[in-house]
Amino acid sequence: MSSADKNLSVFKTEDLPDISNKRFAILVAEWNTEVTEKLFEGAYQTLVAYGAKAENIERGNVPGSFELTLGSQWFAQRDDIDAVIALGVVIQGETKHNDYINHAVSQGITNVSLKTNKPVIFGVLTPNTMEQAVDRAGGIHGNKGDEAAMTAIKMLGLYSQIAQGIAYGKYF
Ligand code: DLZ
Repeated sequence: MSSADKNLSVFKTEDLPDISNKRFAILVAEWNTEVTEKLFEGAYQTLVAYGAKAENIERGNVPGSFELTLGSQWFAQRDDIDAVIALGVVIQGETKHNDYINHAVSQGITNVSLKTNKPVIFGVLTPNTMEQAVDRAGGIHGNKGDEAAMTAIKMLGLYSQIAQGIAYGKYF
């Protein structure tokens, strides 16, 4: 399925882990804030809908998507944070700036995730137009924030299965 056809708010929800005692951090970029606030709402509501406690969800704002990497690291380094969700919108087009930002953030977040051994989720929309962004922030293509939150939940579940040695259980 191409990303244009995918609804970001539709996902498989079998075998999700208990996240009632997991702690999450959501970072929100302030560029294109009308869209990033919708991403935040989606991520927050999805975490709560699947069992996270409101008091276990923290939020941090960063000026732009470029700063998501360092903000993520500050959260992920904390022992009491289990997963970080980084949300931003970088509209492609007018300048080459977006290439630098997108590359730096995707690489940076990957590095933070590997360094801290925690899920640090790339919830950054990189559309060509603002309309495409709106379509993916609670519009006709669902909400990237929902998808980012579900990805964090699933990665915590996978980690738990692997740590317990039961990741193979249901496939063989
Ligand atoms: C500078 C910039 C530009 C041109 N575009 C975006 C954007 O579309 N989305 C976004 O989140 N941030 C943008 N920024 C700001 C950078 O991410 C960063 O905050 C500044 O370059 C300061 O380091």
